[in-house]
Amino acid sequence: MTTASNQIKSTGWDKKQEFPLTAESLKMLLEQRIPLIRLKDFASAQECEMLYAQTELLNFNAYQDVSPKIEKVGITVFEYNSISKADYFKEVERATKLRDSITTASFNPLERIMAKFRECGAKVRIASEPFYGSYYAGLIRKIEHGTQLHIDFAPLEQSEWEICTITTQLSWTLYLKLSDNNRGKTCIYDRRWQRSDEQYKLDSYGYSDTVIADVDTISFQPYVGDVLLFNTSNFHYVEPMNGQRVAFTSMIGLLPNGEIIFWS
Ligand SMILES: O=C(O)CCC(=O)C(=O)O
Ligand SMILES: [Fe+2]
Repeated sequence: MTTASNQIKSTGWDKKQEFPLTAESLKMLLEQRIPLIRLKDFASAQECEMLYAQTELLNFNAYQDVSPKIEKVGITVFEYNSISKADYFKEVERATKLRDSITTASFNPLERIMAKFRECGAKVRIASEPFYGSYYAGLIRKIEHGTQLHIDFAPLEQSEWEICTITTQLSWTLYLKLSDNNRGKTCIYDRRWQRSDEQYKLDSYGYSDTVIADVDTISFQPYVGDVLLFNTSNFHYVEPMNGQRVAFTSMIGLLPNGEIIFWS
């Protein structure tokens, strides 16, 4: 059953199923007409293990003000909202060097996903800020205790950064290490964020379940080596894992001129 009000806010998925990455499915995902794209076997088990092994001795940092705890290696614009743009760009070089040392010793998923987008005819690059230069892209992230119901949409979180000029946002996530228990699913709702939903915001990023009452949902079971691509202005959450759930990820945005940018 779909209520009249949620019908209006629904994103209007044509089919509630997973799609492979093609020029057509990418366009449909950007338009919120399909729920998600799975790139099966994007990386081999050995590549994922090698990349994961590089991170075992690293210090993961927890996001401040985010509960349940999410830990990561790398920096995010989200965290610098309350600090400053200059401070984010001061950290980009150090974070990029660390990421490159990890990917050089294993493999480079960021280059691989960008190449796959190019094969679909997309014009892609790392986001870049006048006077500051390139953004950082490519977090290694542990979401092991689940997330709250949320959306990710830079124009809502930032102002006066290149990434705030995007018209729609996706994320891509490559799963590197998963406990063998079929938990840790990513659940995505056929419900796009709208401004009036801000009244249902619970804290720094979570929203009340009210926004997804009676809304259609799809759940994605992650497997090592697969990539999940979905539109992050659809409400979504990650189930608790009760074990390991380590991934390589970044944000993706569509600019009004049709270019696609990557950042974290
Ligand atoms: O780890 C995942 O499966 C997705 C996490 C998430 O919330 C996102 O990529 O926006
Ligand atoms: Fe998210």
